[in-house]
Amino acid sequence: MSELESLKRRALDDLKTALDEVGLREWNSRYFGKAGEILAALKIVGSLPPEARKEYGQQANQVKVELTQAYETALAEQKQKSLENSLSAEKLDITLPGRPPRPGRLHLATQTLRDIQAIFAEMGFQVFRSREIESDEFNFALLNMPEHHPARDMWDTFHTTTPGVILRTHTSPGQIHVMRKFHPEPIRVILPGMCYRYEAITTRSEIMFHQVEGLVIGTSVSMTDLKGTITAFAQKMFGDNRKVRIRSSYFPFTEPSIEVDMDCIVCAGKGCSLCKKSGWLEIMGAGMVHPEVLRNGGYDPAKFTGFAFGMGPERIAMLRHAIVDIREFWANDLRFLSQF
Ligand code: FA5
Repeated sequence: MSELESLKRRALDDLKTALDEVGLREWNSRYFGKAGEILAALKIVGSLPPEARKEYGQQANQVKVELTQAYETALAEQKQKSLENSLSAEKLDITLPGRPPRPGRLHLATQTLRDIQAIFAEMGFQVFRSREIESDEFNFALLNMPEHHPARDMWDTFHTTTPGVILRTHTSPGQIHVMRKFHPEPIRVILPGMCYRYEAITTRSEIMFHQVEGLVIGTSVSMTDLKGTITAFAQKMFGDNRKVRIRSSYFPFTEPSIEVDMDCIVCAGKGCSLCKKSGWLEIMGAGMVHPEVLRNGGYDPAKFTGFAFGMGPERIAMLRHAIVDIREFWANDLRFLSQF
């Protein structure tokens, strides 16, 4: 038997012992790699006498072709076998029911904001968005609180490292933005958004909370319109059976000023920690827009009057759902949030 023939037989026998794809690839590099036996056998051609070269060369090529075919057939069979194995071992049951994604929901504060917006939309109010990062000028000075005005102490403020730039303590600076945009047209807008105060967190006060500001400006807007609007809102929001209390108050940007309280749902008016034992919880401040503020917004106070209010949606949600602690709103506890 020629050397080529015995090389072929040995290689074919070896191929049969390769049990898997790794074994087959090892076989391939042993025979067909750079230092493989086939290459070595082909190289010999150059060292043979010229008359023997042709026949040897043909035989060597023939062996190469046969072994290549044998290898490719074995590899394809092996691949088919491992595919069948994995299909039977890792069975996929496509009849199993799918896993439903858990649907999210709107946060209670967002739901409340939307309810408030819907009630005011029915009364003809438009929504106006205003910035959360404000200037000292808009948050205080243009609202009739010049520097060192004692009323500034009513709002504990978060300051930024840029002098004169603060986080708004209330939505009232939006009044000036809206007036400067629309003057001298009449205005009927609400301004919802987040406010920030550097104050102690209690069961009814957070350092971040929403407010919804309201602003109406026209040539014959009166305190009666303010009371009527607030009462209509409270009845739609809470139903006819709940009590609303309006009492006089002070804000530098309204004159006269009022505060609006709702009866405390948690203790049914008897007195508890949420209502500070008073039976009432304050939900908004309001009043007739101060002439100075009208002027700062571009309106002539001799011709125009207006009313404004600023309410706390979290407090409103607490009074609707008997929530005793405002901290629940931003604690991100799904046991609380998924109840609404
Ligand atoms: C103001 O912020 C005035 N800008 C409201 C206003 C607007 C008066 C327009 C007149 C005209 P006050 O600080 O009282 O007022 O806040 C208004 C409402 O925001 C409160 O009634 C309460 O419902 C809510 N609120 C205030 N502070 C907090 C707090 N720390 N956490 C949660 N809600 C709050």
